[in-house]
Amino acid sequence: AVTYWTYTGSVGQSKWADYFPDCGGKAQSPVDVATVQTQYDPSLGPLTPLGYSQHGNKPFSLYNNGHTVVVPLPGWMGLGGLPWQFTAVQMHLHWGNGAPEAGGSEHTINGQSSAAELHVVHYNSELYPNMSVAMTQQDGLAVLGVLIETGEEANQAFWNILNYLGRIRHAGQSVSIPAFDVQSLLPSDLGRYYRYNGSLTTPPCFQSVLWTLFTETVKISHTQLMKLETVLYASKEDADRVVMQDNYRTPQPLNDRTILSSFP
Ligand code: SG4
Ligand code: ZN
Repeated sequence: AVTYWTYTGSVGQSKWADYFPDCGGKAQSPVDVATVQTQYDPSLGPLTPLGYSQHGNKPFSLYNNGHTVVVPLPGWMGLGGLPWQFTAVQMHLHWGNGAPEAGGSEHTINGQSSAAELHVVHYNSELYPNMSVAMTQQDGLAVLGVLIETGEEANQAFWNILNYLGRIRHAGQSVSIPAFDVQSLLPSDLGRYYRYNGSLTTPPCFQSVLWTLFTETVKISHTQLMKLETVLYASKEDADRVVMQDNYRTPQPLNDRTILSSFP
């Protein structure tokens, strides 16, 4: 059985479903949000990050898993404002290839990509004992998606991650970093978002994710984006160097799903 996968090439995204059947399912992510077809649901209130700002001075870690840079999150961080209590697990990013105007986000809005996308992954700790069990269940995960665009100014919060990429250039490497306020990476308006049921955007593509995509984007500088798009390798230290770029999946068919909006 093939467990290895990449974004392009012989085990690239068009082949994922051959080895990971769920990747060919009817409720896959990401999707394009056609805003005129979204439906307002007045019951969708603001989300509340719980404990995101309390890092307790315990260092975080940062690792290169060959597909992205991952920051594991402490179990006291969670998410309120959903039908169940969710516990934070990790966050990571998706990005493009350094070409000007090239997109790198997974979700698109009216066909438009953003430069990059931040994901904060949580599991339903009210119904399931841990992430591995939850990710196989239809109501197991909640992921926050934040679209990232470039602007003139550097985003100080993102330096907490970007400053250390040079220490984990190769797949498999990890580094301990100073803890920081995770909420500072999120947009300020957590009340305006799109909501739909979808999947993990990488193999095994389990259809277990309640997705929230905020309408407000966050901005980072061109220098910061360039760092993200050029410093990491998808390859191990002793292998030929493969720059980690274009680590996003393209939008999947919506099929019979409706994307809800929290605002009219
Ligand atoms: C990234 O590859 C993360 O590194 C994975 O997390 C994550 O898998 C995967 O994306 C899919 O997550 O929010 N994009 S996504 O749908 O969280 C899981 C790890 O490998 C299961 C830790
Ligand atoms: Zn992701």
